Amino acid sequence: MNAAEVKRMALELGADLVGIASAATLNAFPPDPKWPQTPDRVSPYCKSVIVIVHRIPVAVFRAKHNIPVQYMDMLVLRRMDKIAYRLAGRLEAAGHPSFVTAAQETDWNYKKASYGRLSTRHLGIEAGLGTIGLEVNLLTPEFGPRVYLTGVLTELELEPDGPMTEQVCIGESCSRCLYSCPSDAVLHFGIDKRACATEAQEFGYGTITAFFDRFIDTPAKEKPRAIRSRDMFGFWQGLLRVVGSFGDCPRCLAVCPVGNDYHAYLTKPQRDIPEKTPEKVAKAKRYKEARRNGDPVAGLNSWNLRWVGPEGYQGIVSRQLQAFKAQQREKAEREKAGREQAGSGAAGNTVTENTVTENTVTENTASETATGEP
Ligand code: B12
Ligand code: SF4
Ligand code: SF4
Repeated sequence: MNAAEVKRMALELGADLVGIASAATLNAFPPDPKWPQTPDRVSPYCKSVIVIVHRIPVAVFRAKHNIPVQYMDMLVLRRMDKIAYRLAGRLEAAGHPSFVTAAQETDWNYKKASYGRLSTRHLGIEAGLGTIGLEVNLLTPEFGPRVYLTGVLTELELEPDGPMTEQVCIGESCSRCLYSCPSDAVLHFGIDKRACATEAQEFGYGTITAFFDRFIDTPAKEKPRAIRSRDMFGFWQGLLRVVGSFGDCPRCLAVCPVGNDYHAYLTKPQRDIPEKTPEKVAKAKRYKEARRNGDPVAGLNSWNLRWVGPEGYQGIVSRQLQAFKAQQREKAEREKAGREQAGSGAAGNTVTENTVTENTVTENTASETATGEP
């Protein structure tokens, strides 16, 4: 069984993107060497990690509020786990011991619960699927950050994909993620996790412990009212559906102009960023100047640059946008020719369906197309 066969299998099972990282490379380049999130800490026999990406359907980022994206996130994670589980099963059946990592689990012993046993973003980068953005999400050229990802740890030695060297993120001159962030948590290729968690995990662990800290000190006669609070309802709903426990805030995912799904469907609904403030604009300007001047920036230091893209931004998003527009023109012309041949006499510039296929977002010919962003 070789790398191409394994990838084909993953795509057949429903992965949107797949790549392979070598365990030796992941062991040699832990994201934070003080707290190594490496395969050898999980299994000494792991030779390769097969990285499975599942996109978040773009329609939810066109909705009026965040609830659809929160619910879809959960379904996507479940489906992605199943794809990875089935792939691991097929590898096992072929004689190669393999298992799946938990995509959302964190280990309390690694920097107090904020760390997974493996950083799946870094797995994705080492598997050649994208690079890290200003807000430290993994940006794939296909779907930007609107993806979840997981890894299958296998004892099969597979040919790895090398990491991309070109920076996929447009960087400081874009800063749309920074502008959109409701808790102002986006740093310079870094994130203020505590601030982000207030939005991304409204009923997460921090909220639960804070609630019970308060509850202990609440006078006995007020306890019944305290227990019937919005917080308690949030915890109940979180246990039932996981909604609110994590994956709550979609803003940095929604506004990122990387990916054909953005060009096709998000340019118009996400053009304006209501959370943008003069303070955030000034912050982005400071980041831009710091980068231009080569000031020391933790997220861009010699260790971290590997995952940001050592060659810097070379215009991948503009190239992609041009290719996307050319595809749209061709499609419109093909359709026009088809109509003329059929003698339908229909007007030339009609709007056709946007097409999201099982494995990729394809072009649309709707009037709502990319208009020059970024
Ligand atoms: C805990 C967690 C969170 C926490 C902390 C986030 C974080 N950045 O770690 C909180 C609650 C804040 C969070 C929020 C979100 N998360 Co989250 N989260 C995780 C989880 C479970 C573990 C994170 C982890 O281990 N990170 C790895 C470490 C290495 O990250 P880091 O500390 O930021 O990395 C830096 C350090 O190494 C740093 N560094 C720090 N100190 C030092 C010291 C030295 C010496 C050096 C060299 C480097 C260094 O440099 C690195 C690069 O910036 C992962 C799943 C997983 N197992 O990976 C999902 C995951 C990262 N989350 C995800 C998502 C989607 C989100 C949210 C959008 C919420 C949502 N809607 O789901 C937001 C996005 C916030 C953001 N912009 O980052 C996705 C990301 C998908 C993508 N496209 O990238 C993941 C991968 C889940 C998945 N299975 O797909 N998340
Ligand atoms: S998930 Fe929300 S709060 Fe967290 S960094 Fe992204 S925009 Fe900010
Ligand atoms: S919104 Fe812009 S700056 Fe932020 S990650 Fe996407 S491309 Fe990079």
